[in-house]
Amino acid sequence: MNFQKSCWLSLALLFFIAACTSEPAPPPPKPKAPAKTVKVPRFESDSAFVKIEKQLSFGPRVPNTAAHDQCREWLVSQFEGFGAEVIEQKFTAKAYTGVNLKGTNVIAQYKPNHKKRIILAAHWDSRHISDADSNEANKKKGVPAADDGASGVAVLLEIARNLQSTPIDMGIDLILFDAEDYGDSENDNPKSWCLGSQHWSTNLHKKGYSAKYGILLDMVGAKNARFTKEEVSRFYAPEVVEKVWRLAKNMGFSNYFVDEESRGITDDHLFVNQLAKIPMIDIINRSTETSSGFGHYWHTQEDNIDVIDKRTLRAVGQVLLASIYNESIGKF
Ligand code: AHN
Ligand code: ZN
Repeated sequence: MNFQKSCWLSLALLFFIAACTSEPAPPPPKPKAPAKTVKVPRFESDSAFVKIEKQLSFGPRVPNTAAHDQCREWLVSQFEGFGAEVIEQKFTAKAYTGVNLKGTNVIAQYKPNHKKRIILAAHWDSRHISDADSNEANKKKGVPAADDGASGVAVLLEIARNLQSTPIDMGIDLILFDAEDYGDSENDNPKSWCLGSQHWSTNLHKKGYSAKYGILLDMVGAKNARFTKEEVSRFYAPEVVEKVWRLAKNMGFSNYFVDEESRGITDDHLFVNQLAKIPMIDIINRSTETSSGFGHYWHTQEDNIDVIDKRTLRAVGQVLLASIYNESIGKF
């Protein structure tokens, strides 16, 4: 082999080695992160039902009454027993009648420092008068409010119990608004309703507080309830409406979460949307029983335990649990 030949050979060898070494070894295949999953607990409607009975045992929870005080104390102790950090947001508000109402929004926080937060809300007060009752003697009585108050609260207390036993990687605020139902039914006066949510929306319980969205429950326990896609919810939080109703359908609950649009309602979510600017939907029973658009028992003495159906509580509670447990792993 002459000099030139061996020169070419060693050059070729050099190139070969360089080609071998300069090419970085392909990284070892990363083990794929297992797909995030979450086990949604079962919603216990028997337990929710008992929590409605307990609220009714105090009598109508009308602001400025002993029943209202006693129920508030019980609600706070329930949430604390379920491991929540509870804030009692006190306020006074002038009712349309001129009376000063002493109110308390009860806020049960889970993981209060978590950045990603969802609000679940309901009102815990009872209406001061049964003005839709056909019996004249009943009209001045406070409403027992099994459905219009206690049902939403009971579902949220059950959610609290589940958040303690099966924690999630997300912040949850369960907000019980006060003085929702002390409104003026004789005049078109939206601001006479929802005094607690109006107060909270302009005085958030923490400075800089925010949440991704909220879900309000109002009248979620009656037999054959029909939850329609309400207009205020669709306007301010259309994607939340669609997600909840789609989830409910996939879970087999489209008999309750019906695919139907309904007109807007003055409810706590209106003020949260407009004043706090947090998107919030309302899951509310739009019955076809009466011209009011609510059940036959609405704002009457008939709104008692007899109107409650555990199957409705189960549908709402299970859809809500699925919503938040899936949201916590980004799958909602
Ligand atoms: C009005 O009828 C104006 N608002 C209904 C809100 C409500 C009352 N929800 C429960 N009770
Ligand atoms: Zn009401």
